[in-house]
Amino acid sequence: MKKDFKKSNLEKISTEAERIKKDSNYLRGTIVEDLKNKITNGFSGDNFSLIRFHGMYQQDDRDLRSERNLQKLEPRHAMMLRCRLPGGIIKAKKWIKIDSFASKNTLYGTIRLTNRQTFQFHGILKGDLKDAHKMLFEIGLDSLGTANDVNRNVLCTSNPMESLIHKESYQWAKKISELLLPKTKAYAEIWLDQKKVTTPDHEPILGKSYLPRKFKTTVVVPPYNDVDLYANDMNFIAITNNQKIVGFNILVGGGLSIEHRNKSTWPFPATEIGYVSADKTLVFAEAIVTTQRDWGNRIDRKNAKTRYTINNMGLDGFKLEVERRAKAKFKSVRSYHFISRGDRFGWMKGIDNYWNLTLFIPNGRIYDDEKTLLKSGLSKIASFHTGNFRLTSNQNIVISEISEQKKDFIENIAISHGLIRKISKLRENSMACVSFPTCPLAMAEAERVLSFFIFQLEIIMSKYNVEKESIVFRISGCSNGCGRSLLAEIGLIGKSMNRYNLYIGGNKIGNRIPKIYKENVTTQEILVHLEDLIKTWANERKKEEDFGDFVLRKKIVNEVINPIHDFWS
Ligand code: SRM
Ligand code: SF4
Repeated sequence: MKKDFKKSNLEKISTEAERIKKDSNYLRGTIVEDLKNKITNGFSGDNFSLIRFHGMYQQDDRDLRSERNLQKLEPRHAMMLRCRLPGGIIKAKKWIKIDSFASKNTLYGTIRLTNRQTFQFHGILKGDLKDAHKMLFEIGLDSLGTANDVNRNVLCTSNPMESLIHKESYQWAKKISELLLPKTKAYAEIWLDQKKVTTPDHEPILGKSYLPRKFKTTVVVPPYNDVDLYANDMNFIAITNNQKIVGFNILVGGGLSIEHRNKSTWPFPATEIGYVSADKTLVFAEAIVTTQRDWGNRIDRKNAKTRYTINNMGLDGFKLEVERRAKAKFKSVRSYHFISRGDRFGWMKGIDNYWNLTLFIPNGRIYDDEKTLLKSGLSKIASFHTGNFRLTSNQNIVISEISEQKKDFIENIAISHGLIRKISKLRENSMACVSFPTCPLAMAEAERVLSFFIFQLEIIMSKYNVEKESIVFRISGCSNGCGRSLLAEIGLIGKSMNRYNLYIGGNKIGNRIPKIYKENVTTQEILVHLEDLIKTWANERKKEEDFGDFVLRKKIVNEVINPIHDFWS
């Protein structure tokens, strides 16, 4: 453990973000007063940040920004709301209310599936926020802790009905989510008008100042890494015996965000710390989170995530501290392996003899227009279906627990609404973050250009006879990397309008960080570079060699082995 980090960081000088949390009276701030202010559609002062802990972000439509500015109008403020949905599972019947809220109470009328197994509404006006929370409450949901410095939506391998182990892993995801959830009563008071309780608030795990930064958790059943675990702070890989989870390998310190040209930031794939038996799962989860709570950097938010804490304490130091808090020791990591991380599209029969249908949702955006009826299609399925919807970490959806009798009926609805169609492997494995027009941090387009890129790459791949192959292709609109571009075989990260950094060399299972190949290139330049690379790959690859592996073998870029040193060199 390095000397200067021997003392906990908790008492050290705080940033503005730290002050806001500490002074917030357990996340209340003056949100109630702001809700009464009808002059603006926005939130003021600390509340702008505090509403995030309740699962909302204040945004404005960036396509309209300059026009409104010219007219001397305030930006068109509206909120994005992100639901909490551990493991991504929701009863289909509940979807009907979600669908109807999006149509009637949001500016865009869409629902956006995120790459953390939940959904977002974009464009809720301040006056409609309480209705949104009340609607969620009626169907047993909430948006608490889906944003800001807490443990976020807990991910879980997407097909829990495929085996008993998947089912059990989902129960663990829910338990971990509940354990780490903020315990403040502020959410219920403010959004659900529940009476103030006189007992004082207490945050036994998160503390009064909550965590130094966002924290992300997964529960994974090998051999499918469909949750992209290596991007997360804390990961539980299920180890099984006789169709039962006996324990978990724990991996810590994953994260992908960087700041362009800031070498003190780097992406890092989560690292093995040890194995724990199932009965110790929650004890270790709590110990890891409180270690990060007390040792994480509360001065510089760019270096505040778990990977930086681990780098500062050393993995062994971090491990000792976790063991001290858990009053138990990690055991040696058990053997496991991953074979893929994409979703398995189409029909699959579950252990219960019911069927699951995985549907591809481009960018996770659920909408209707003249050509597409994805929203109506899902709503129609929801009205007939008695099972669940399962949202995947690849922004797709599984209609699960369909009886043999209803199989054809549901398939016909899906086909007639464009929810089932033939697409390339490249498209199936692609992803983009939201970016414009709602994301305030966007530097370049992502969601709105993904289809264009895929279309062009499909032409190129077919020209060189590799159109049946898959390449993990991802775009993020800025260096925060929400589209997980820094775990892609080809990843784009936005620099400015129509300009991106181009990274290559990630792998299929998602534990290798790609390396920069070209900096600050335009869309047209990217396509020229990618055509060259794909042509060389098609002509010179070994049998079944993946694109990401090929560019490393040919030394087109150097492998990023230790990202702290290799990512920027
Ligand atoms: Fe993200 C911030 C969207 C997954 C790293 N992310 C944002 C915000 C909220 C912008 C903001 O702070 O104002 C974006 C809202 C855009 C909008 O209009 O909806 C946003 N992030 C998303 C989503 C919706 C992308 C998607 O297309 O699916 C994902 C929501 C997940 C969820 O349901 O919780 C999303 N964000 C990610 C991921 C991927 C993941 O978690 O697997 C990452 C990279 C992994 C990681 O954490 O390292 C990610 N988002 C960030 C960061 C950088 C954090 C950091 O460590 O520095 C920010 C900015 C921040 O927090 O300061 C950010
Ligand atoms: Fe916004 Fe950047 Fe995240 Fe894309 S990567 S959603 S542009 S913060």
